[in-house]
Amino acid sequence: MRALLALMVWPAWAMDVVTLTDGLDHPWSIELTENYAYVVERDAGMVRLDLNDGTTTEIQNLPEAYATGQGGRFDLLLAPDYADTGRVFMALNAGSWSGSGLALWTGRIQGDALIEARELYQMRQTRGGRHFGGRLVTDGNYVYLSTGDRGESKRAQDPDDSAGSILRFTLTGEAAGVIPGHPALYSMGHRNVQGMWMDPDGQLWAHEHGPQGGDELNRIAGGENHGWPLVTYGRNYGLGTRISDFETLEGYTDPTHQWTPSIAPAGLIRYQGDRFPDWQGDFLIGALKYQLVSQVSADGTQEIARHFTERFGRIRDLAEDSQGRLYLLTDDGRGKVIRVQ
Ligand SMILES: [Ca+2]
Repeated sequence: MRALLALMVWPAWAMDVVTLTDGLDHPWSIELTENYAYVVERDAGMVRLDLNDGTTTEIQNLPEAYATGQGGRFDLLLAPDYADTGRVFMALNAGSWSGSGLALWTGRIQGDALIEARELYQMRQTRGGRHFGGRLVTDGNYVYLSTGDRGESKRAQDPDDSAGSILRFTLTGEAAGVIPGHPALYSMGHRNVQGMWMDPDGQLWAHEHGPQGGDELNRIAGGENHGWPLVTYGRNYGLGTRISDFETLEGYTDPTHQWTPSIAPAGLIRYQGDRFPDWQGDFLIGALKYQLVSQVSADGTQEIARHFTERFGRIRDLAEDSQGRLYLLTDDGRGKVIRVQ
């Protein structure tokens, strides 16, 4: 009897899973406020989800986005003064069939609409529907935007080209890079960063998709070259031939952890709460492949566990609320917001 009771309070059994909504069109990112979540839909718009009753309200007057392949609407970031001003930043693919690229916009949410919207940055527009980047974080002083290499890997090694990098802007939108070249260039040599996290002490972390193998978690110091495509654990699709002779090389910063085979990481948080003590301080990373959440040690070097494998679907983003509850977004035409509590 005693043993049975012990089994019943095992954390995995005690977890309660609630589906808050299942009517989202390929939700790409989630941003929490105290009573609501903003959820961006890749090919559609953005909704405000009431966390108490699951109802959604469409936000009006968003800037135009061009949906193609992996591209459309990406991350939303609440500015540090959001509670007073409603200020937000958003990443989206701008352009048309003849060419498109990542853009950064800012504006203020007032009621159910975005007002005073203006563009802060636009990547050179090219054809193709791959590798847009599109994640946003802030340290309170700057906004960091991840870009992708747009399927042209050499662009990640060109400091004059903002593709394949992490860009930095002031809160008023001025470029604030640290690498000579593109004025906003903060970190370079990235393939397609799909998750960023800022620690309270200002340490930035980012993960990126490798090609066939070689997904990476990176500690971002700023000013460094993270190697793509000169240094990688990944291989060419299909043939499996080497992309580079180098898995590590002097002058290029190694990832703290790499996944081979790939998990296609999406979304990145460091779990803060005490609701799930086994996760405390560790990274939680969504995955499109294998449909799981990867738990990586606090120092970023080791995958400790995999959770929820094939239970909910492809995980596109995750978030934690002030009570330590975990929110998962599933990448689907009837995408869900799931709360684990
Ligand atoms: Ca790398």
